[in-house]
Amino acid sequence: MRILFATGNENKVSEASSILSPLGYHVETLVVNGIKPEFIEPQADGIEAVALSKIEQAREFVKGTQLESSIILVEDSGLFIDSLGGFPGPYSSYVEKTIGLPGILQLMSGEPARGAEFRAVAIVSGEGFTFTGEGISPGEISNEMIGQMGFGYDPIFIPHDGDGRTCGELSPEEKSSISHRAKALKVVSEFLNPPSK
Ligand code: ITT
Repeated sequence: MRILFATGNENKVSEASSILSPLGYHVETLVVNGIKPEFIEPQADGIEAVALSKIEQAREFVKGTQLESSIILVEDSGLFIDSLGGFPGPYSSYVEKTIGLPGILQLMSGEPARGAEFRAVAIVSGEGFTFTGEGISPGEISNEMIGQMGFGYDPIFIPHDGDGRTCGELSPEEKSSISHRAKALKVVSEFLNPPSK
């Protein structure tokens, strides 16, 4: 089954492909006439609202093209830091581009409570259906950036399901076995193709 992932982030497509390929799905980046959708991300309270806005924009993007009836996937993620009241949360993308990871570490400087979680909301939509799946990966914010793997906030996030390394130190396979994205995508894949009981 072919799934078109509407995203500007190729790292997400690689991760989704490694998670969904073994389950029998073929994941590709959504491209229409050589162009990927560029989302206007609403400054919303939650990543659910952002994901819903992305799926509406993606469906509008394929309207009237030969991809109109395809299965489309969008996903919105965020890093929620306990001691910062859930910041950056839905603003994670903007915050990464502005103050970046050094800015987050600066905000956390001297803070002993380092709990945080990554959350993902994935939405698949096809002819006559729209389905949402969520995934959470609990963890801690490290004291420094460690690791070159992954992307985004990976070098400062230590998942509780791991062995103390940051996501930036995990291989793609290790990250995909525990990530918020993997959990959300597993839920939507089960909706698309329910496992036989
Ligand atoms: P699209 O909206 O085009 O899909 P994006 O990179 O803007 O791509 P998000 O808004 O979902 O994606 O991501 C919010 C921020 O969280 C952004 O700065 C990402 O780099 C970061 N992020 C998302 N998933 C991550 C992950 O698995 N590891 C580290 N950082 C992640």
